[in-house]
Amino acid sequence: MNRRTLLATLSGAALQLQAQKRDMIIHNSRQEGYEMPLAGFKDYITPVEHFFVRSHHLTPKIELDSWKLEVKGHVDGALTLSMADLKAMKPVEMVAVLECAGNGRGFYEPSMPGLQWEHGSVGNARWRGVRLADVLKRVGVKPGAKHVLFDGADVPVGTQPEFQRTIPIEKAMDPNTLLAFDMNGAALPASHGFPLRVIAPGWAGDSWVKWVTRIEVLDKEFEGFFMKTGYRHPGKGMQPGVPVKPEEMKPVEAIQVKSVIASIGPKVSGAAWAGEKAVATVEVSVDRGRSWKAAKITSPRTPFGWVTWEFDWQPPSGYYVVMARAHDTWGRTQPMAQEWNPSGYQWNAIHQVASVTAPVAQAPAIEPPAVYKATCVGCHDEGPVRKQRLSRAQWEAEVGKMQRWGAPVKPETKDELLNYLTSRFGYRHR
Ligand code: HEC
Ligand SMILES: Nc1nc2c(c(=O)[nH]1)N[C@H]1C(S)=C(S)[C@@H](COP(=O)(O)O)O[C@H]1N2
Ligand SMILES: [Mo]
Repeated sequence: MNRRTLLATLSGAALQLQAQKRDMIIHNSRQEGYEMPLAGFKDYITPVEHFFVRSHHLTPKIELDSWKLEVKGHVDGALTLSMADLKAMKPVEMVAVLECAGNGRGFYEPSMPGLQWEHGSVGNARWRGVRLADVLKRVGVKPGAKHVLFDGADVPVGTQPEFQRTIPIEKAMDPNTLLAFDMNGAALPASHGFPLRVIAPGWAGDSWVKWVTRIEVLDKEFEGFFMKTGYRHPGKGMQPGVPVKPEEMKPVEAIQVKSVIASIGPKVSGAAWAGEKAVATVEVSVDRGRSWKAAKITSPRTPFGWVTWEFDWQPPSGYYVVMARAHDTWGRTQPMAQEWNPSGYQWNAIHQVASVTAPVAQAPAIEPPAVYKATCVGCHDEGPVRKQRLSRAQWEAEVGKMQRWGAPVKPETKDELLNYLTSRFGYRHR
């Protein structure tokens, strides 16, 4: 792609982001979906240039002069705070892992719609800000408060519902839950929530709301799309194709115990984390899981950060498989095979790296019909469509969702559109 077409395709914010990021796997460049490459698991602190980005809407452009934070709802006295007000409060610094609930979705079989993340929608950063509890104490939370709502300055494209999220009052009052203004020693970059975001240590990224402008204390559950429909999990493995009752689904909260291999040579190395618990040990197996040996932890240990690890081993010539697994201080470890859930959340099966990878069969290129470009490119680029592997029924549901969000789907060309999507991005057994 030459520079002119690049300029024409990307929004200003995305351009600015591309300048800041390096070697990322690009899932979507409008609603930014950027994945860290595997080499990033060698770093104890993930630099901004490698830190993944997951935004449901476009990145807002915010001027600090006009920015303010409203804190209201089920409180004694609502307040409006400026950045100077927040910076006058007691600062707190913390290293913590931020992992998207959908990290690893691309490995689920059968596949489901959603960004097809592999390992890299996770990173470990040093956050600095104030305790959310200290801000809430200033407004005085009334008895009966149940949840705390965060609203960001980002606005949806089309009629997609707004990204607004709540956390239970207990998590909000936890001294480790922060409102952060710095990441790795500098102000939050635009894509990571400038000027203020939630840090919910041990919990999946959907609770880490970016660009916060409004905090509202609620005395009941919030009914918004991203709480009642998105980011819900049955809390156990499911049989694919068996419908789940909505009342069986709960919001995604704590992240799993997990380890990822960054590279094999000259040593086996990687990172491991455990959500609300700490990593106890990391082990490596080079005999397909028959025996396991402890890896050496090579980074500081903090309550919510990841650790990096190394294991001395010379690969033999020919075929080999290396596996790594973490154990946490609760005694939990990772499964050899992943149980399935409808949205593809919380993948934590043992990571395996083999020396010989079979070539993946490529679907033959099919010329896209005009109706495809006219209907499906605009709100976003082709990125989120290209990596899906969906059956016709799944595509029909997905196209229906896009239509409700404003895609101009016409009855007379819908079949042509579905034929293309299914033949080009259809379900394929891996
Ligand atoms: C009116 C705007 C709009 C149009 C037109 C549109 N989409 Fe989307 N699409 C969105 C939004 C908004 C998202 C969600 C972005 C996010 O949350 O990351 C999305 C996300 C997706 C995703 C990722 C999975 C998911 O559900 O979040 C797929 C796949 C997708 N769109 C396919 C399509 C196809 C196929 C078409 C053409 C029929 C289409 N889109 C047209 C707005 C649109
Ligand atoms: N306002 C707002 N906050 C948001 C999001 C969003 O789309 N809008 N995405 C959430 C999700 S799903 C994740 S995984 C994290 C990603 O944070 P990062 O982009 O800084 O890596 O931000 C969360 N906060
Ligand atoms: Mo996420």
